[in-house]
Amino acid sequence: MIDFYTWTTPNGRKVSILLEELGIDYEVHAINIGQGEQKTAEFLKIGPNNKIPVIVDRDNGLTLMESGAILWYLADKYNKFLPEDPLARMKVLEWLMWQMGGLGPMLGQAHQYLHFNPGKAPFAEERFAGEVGRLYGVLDRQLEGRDYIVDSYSIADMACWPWASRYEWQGVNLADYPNVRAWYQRLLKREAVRKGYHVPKVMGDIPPG
Ligand SMILES: N[C@@H](CCC(=O)N[C@@H](CS)C(=O)NCC(=O)O)C(=O)O
Repeated sequence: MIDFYTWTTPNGRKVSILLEELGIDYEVHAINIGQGEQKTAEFLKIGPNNKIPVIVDRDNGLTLMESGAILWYLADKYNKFLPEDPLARMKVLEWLMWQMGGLGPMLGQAHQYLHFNPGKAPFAEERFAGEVGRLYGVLDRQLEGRDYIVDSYSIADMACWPWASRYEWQGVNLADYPNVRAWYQRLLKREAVRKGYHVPKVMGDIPPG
């Protein structure tokens, strides 16, 4: 049984989508980051970076922060969505690292400057809008001729998809990235993706792409 501490954000949704795909028992603990619940002394004991998501594995007492590490751990534990073959495995981890080090941080900054605070910092808006376009272009090229980021459906897809689901906040028209759009809508057909999106609660409809 996994205790899952989360909120309705892309980093949280990566993990809820994987938990739903795995079909395992998990207990959700909503941490309302808008109300600062990630900053309490109690949360700090399991989440030393004061950010969601965090899991606690009741089977062995492991506490884990950082969504990429959580995806990797759960995929390994249940032997799904991360290939055993060393080369295929590295390709999935390569794209997981790309999401963790590039797509997530850049799109997160784009949300701050383009969506929440437009007009306050023109250079930052230009910089992050440029990065958004560049990164969607990278993903679009990777998806050329593929249904999933690395051949078969994996934690790399689950890591990237919730960030793409905020395309409106990023000023992105998915029609400009046809491979990304097709992939986005392909994943949206999966029940686990739709269920995972609405954890820990429903916050509006899922953007259709
Ligand atoms: N690199 C971390 C980033 C986690 C993160 O940024 N979480 C956000 C929500 S998506 C958060 O908890 N923000 C609250 C805050 O910054 O105080 C991960 O991938 O888990």
